[in-house]
Amino acid sequence: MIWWAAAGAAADVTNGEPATQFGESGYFRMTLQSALAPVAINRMHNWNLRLETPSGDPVSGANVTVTGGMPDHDHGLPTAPRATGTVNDGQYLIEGVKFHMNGRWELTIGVETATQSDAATFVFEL
Ligand SMILES: [Cu+2]
Repeated sequence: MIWWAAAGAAADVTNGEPATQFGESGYFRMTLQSALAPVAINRMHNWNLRLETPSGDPVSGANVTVTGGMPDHDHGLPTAPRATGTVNDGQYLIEGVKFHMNGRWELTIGVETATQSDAATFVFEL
């Protein structure tokens, strides 16, 4: 929680609010939102990703990967979420997300286009 606030992203993603972060390399702005609100333990659900350039233009057709886990418990996600292709301009659907316990989780969104690659990690407490 404190980490999350310190990063300047006050959005509560576990309650379905969209959280926005820049990729570590600064190429993309990513807005991540759970389609299930509030996020529940042991329930398979989807997330939505909006991918933009830093100036806000939608980025379509990127290869998006999703990894994550619980850094404090040293384990990954119990499922292997998959991002579909672009469902709309700059919009991607991430399917097959599940969290199987309470605690601090990370979701890392990797983005690759023909010329750029970037990643952002979203941290939240369930
Ligand atoms: Cu755990």
